[in-house]
Amino acid sequence: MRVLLTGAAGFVGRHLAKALSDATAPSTLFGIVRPGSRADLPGVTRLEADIEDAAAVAGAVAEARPDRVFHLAAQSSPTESWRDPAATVRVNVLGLVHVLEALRRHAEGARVLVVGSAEEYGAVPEARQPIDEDCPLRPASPYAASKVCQGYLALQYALGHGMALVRTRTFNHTGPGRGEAFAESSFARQIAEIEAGRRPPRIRVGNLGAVRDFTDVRDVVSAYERLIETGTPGAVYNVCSGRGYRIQEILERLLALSEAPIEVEVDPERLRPVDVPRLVGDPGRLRQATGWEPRVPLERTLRDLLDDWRGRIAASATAPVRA
Ligand code: A2R
Repeated sequence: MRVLLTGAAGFVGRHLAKALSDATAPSTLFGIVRPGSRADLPGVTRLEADIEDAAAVAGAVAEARPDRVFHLAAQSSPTESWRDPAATVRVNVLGLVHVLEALRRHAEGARVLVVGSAEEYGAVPEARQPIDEDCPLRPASPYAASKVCQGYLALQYALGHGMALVRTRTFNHTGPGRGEAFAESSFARQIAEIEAGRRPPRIRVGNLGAVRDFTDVRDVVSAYERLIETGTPGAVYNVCSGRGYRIQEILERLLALSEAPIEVEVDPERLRPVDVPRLVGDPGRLRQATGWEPRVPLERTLRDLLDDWRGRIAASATAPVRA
């Protein structure tokens, strides 16, 4: 089996590449990375292509001739999407078109997973939660809108070209390697820096009132592996645990994993222009299609995230820490 990952050097890409390398059924792994990327990806044949460059993407797909494609390349930060909506649309929407057109030419029979986001649902009334896949889409950020476009493009290629595209709407996921644009990872980094004496004992936070449905990234990757094999082409699946946690609770659990005395300070710059108060999903369709269940408890997820930041900070000595 030839497997291609776009965004292979990203947070999910690295976990997925590891899971695929460790799998009992051997596969040949290819990963599209941005030109000049110095990411170390053991067991993955690196193919350099900017996802915004149609010809480069076509070249990479022609070389990989994949049977399976996990499309993970994205501008993945909702916060960043407010700063540069056009770049978000170029990477997320145009980038997907480039991948799909390349697949039509070089690997039309491939099964493809296109990863969307729970942000596509926007602000859903609490009475309508947990959110199932039939909930109306009301994207509230440029990122969310780009993901809605991705989902419909994937559906159009499934309907219009008969391609085997399976779509997700993935809720919050985290774990070791998460970038600090995400609240829980920013908290973990700050705690690790405080422990290392690299910042004053004060943690800066944004909106702690929001409730999110968290899943460990390793469970998310296992859902993706199952969905690409057994998901119905054209169908969309929530990937979520079905359990809501207030961000305040995530912060408190992380603080409890540290011995350091730490103050909490709200930073107005970390409050997003539009924040969705609660997002808890219904994983019923995913469960039914694949038998998937999340296995990693939140406690381990947060401990691994914090330990990863401790390691990154220790390794960086006086150099800037890699996000
Ligand atoms: O920033 P880099 O060099 O690590 O590359 C990122 C890659 N990417 C691109 N690759 C090629 N050409 C581009 N123009 C381009 N722009 C971004 O996509 C990175 O390796 C990857 C995205 O990784 P993360 O930001 O870590 O996202 P994550 O959490 O792995 O998300 C995977 C999927 C995305 O569709 C998200 O929107 C969704 O899950 O939540």
